[in-house]
Amino acid sequence: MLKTSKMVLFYSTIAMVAVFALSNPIGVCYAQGVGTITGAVTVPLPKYKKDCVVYIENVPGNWPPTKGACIDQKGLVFIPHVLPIVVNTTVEFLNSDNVLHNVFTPDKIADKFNLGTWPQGEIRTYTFKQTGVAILLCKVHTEMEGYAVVLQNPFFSVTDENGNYTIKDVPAGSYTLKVWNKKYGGKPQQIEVKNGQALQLNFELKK
Ligand SMILES: [Cu+2]
Repeated sequence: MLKTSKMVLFYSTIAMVAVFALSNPIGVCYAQGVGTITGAVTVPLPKYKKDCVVYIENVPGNWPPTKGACIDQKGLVFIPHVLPIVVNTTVEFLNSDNVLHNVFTPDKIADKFNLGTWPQGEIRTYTFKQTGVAILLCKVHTEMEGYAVVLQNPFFSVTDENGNYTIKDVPAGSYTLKVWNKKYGGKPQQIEVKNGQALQLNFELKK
């Protein structure tokens, strides 16, 4: 009996060392280590599984703006429909259609900006200076709608059509994990990220 438990201890130690080694390749240095968060959202209407933003509310540190943030207006839709970014990111708004487009928002977190109206191939920019959500609209096409989700840090993920998400390389620590959806809400979850660990957290979204 004793022998068996010693064997279990021996092999589980080897497994732990292997996991640690795999998550910390040689030459990559993490002060406290990193973990991964994965999961899925469920929603009352399946079409809203996509484009939920799962994010950590606050991760200590100053995080640089998101690089290459761009929203295309193509085929009379905003692409992507939902764009999560780190605060102070400048977003390029490109018009790829052969009609005039406009981008404006009624939301205060983005100064209720109105970038005017511009033709195909041209870009206008806006720098998001506050965290929160800004709806993006076009005065020319009232059916057009997109969202900028402005966050404190880059540890976020947008769900795919099946509601799945993955947030990688999260620094070890205790956090609040939140979800945003344009129609539904979900309860925040308290989490603890440990080095080399993969957490699985699901959200059930409701009205
Ligand atoms: Cu338009």
